[in-house]
Amino acid sequence: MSTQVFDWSTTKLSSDAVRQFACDVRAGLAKPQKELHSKYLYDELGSSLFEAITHLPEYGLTRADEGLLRRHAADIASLLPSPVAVIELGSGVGQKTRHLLQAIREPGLRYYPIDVSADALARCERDLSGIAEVHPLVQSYLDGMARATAERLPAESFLVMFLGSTIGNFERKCAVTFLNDLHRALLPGDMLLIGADLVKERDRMLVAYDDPTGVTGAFNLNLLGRINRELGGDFQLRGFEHQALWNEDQRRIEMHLRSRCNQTAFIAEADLTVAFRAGETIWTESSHKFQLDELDGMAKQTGFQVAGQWVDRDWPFAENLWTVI
Ligand code: AVJ
Repeated sequence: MSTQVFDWSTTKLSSDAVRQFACDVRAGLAKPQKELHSKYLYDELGSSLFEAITHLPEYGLTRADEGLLRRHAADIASLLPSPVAVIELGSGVGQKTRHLLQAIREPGLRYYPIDVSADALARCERDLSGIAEVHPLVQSYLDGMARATAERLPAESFLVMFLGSTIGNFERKCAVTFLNDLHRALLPGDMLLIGADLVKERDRMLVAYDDPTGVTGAFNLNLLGRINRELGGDFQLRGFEHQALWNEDQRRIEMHLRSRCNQTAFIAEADLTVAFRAGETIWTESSHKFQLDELDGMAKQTGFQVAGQWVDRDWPFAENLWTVI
């Protein structure tokens, strides 16, 4: 038997990002209900697994979002101010946005995709540079927003896009705080296009997050794999199972990783040994689901006026166009 001895202090430069990750893991696993922030699901493998999720027959969310943007692109574009520049929060490769950018038809249209994945942004720039002038920003949403809005031209307005129901990953109170932050970064007449997944039949929601193919399970378990790879963890991935549940009070799907047995894990970079009881879970993601009137209420509460709303019938999902008052 061979033993691997890693000296983490020399084999790995502890970058700020790694230190922050280690710090968050340490804090999250110290809570009575252990938790890990869902943003850490998206390393390169995690982003590929999420991309695979969007092709699952059980996960209609992305198809509904893209279908609405495709079918109503001209309609949405006709309601936008002119001239306009477009900012997208969490663009990924920007595939869904292509339809709208094409419909805007402004020469020299500027598009600022913001994402944590540099790879996705490189693809985005390559794919969309024929349609718009692409200015990729590898930053957090609000830092990226500040960078983009600093380049506002005289008499120009901004459209901010926040698609895919990513707003659903925020606790409801945090979603309102975030919308207030966006509002503060914008000027009257600017607009926000925000996609939100709606409450639907419980079984449809559950199977969308617990597909029989096991892709969502792999996506969830990869978070432990990422801790092993980036933080020198020794999690036994087979010792945990994917769990999706509907929290009726909070109207959200929760993803957890459930320990199959009593076990401990060691995470070198976090200098942490953590014990799990059989059946204990790590909460890894919440996907809140919305009601149509609730979305309109959120707009009013945060300083926006509703300019349009488009709903997919097959997969209840709403595209919402709001104007900054
Ligand atoms: C990309 C955050 C919208 O919450 O539905 C998919 C992520 N998680 N399956 C969602 C996800 C499990 C997705 N969002």
